[in-house]
Amino acid sequence: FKIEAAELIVARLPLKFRFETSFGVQTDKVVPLLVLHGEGVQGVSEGTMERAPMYREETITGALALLRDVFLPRVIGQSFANPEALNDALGTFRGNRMARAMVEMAAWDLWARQLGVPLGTLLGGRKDHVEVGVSLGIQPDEAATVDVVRRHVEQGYRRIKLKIRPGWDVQPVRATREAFPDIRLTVDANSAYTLADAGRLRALDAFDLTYIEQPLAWDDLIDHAELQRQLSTPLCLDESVTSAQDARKGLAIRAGGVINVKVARVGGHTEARRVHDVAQAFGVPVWCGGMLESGIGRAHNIHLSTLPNFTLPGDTSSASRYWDTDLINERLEAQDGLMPVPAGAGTGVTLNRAFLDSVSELHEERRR
Ligand code: OSB
Ligand code: MG
Repeated sequence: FKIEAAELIVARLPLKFRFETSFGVQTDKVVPLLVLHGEGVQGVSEGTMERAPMYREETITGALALLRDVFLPRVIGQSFANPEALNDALGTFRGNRMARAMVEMAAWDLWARQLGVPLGTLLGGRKDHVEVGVSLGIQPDEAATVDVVRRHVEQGYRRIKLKIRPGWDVQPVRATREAFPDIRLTVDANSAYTLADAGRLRALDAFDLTYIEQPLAWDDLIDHAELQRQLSTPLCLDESVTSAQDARKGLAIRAGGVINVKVARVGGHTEARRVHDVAQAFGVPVWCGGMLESGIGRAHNIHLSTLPNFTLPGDTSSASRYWDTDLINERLEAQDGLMPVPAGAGTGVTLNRAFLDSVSELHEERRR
């Protein structure tokens, strides 16, 4: 397939809820988009880097500069046999996986549309629905936590994930577990702890959590392995797995028993599928994480989640939780904790250009 031109867009959407994690508070979402054009078709992707390097090291400003200066000039005007070939071409560059993922994911969408096949099918998935849970931000107190959990349990979400941080961990978990003895419950610390907190984290073993997500440093595997030896609850690796090689190393030293696969964090669908395959070889389940994506990134996540080793519910909850108007024309809504895979070629979703224009702060075209 040939890539003839590209559009870089940055839009901003206000969030319907205040999303507090161990690394900060978010009240709106800045959405970088890449549209690739070729042979009369377009493929669209969403970047998951943020303004500031809070989750990982990449930023929107840095990604835009790299796309303009390095990655887009490397692919515009070029033909590739398939998205894996494009991934190989960009694979000579180091790091910056979220920026590379924007090109790689748009290429998968473009290719799938040219072939007239759903993206999930092309990746090797077969499901037409995927199981989803929700990720709930830090609340002011236990009562507010139980309230927000109840609302989402009633909506049918298949797993509740609570954000925690040192000083706010056992309290929300105990209150939630007492109110809901049987739900699938997890926590996510976003790297807020160190090995010195092992005692505090060991207290979480009493609450039958499915996993504890990324308690230790964002770039660490070694300390996670030491912590895992001291806990009965499986650790789930998020931030510190950026590739299939990271996954292999982490699982080989038993740094965790679950992996949160975020397609952009690992550089795109090709690498996400490799992470999925490595985990499967180790007998380790994976699930698809989220970064508060608009409908574009959300649709990519849903398609990836159709692969067979995505056996735990993902974070890809209903778009209407996040905003009233999405950037796409379709509605991505879960029913009873099941998210339908958008039908049609590629991601199956289309940009709502009129609305997008009204919320964009940058829109530029790139050609050869
Ligand atoms: O750690 O999974 C995370 C959002 C932003 C950055 C990191 C994370 C998250 C979420 C949100 O947990 C999941 C979602 O609803 O998209
Ligand atoms: Mg996480």
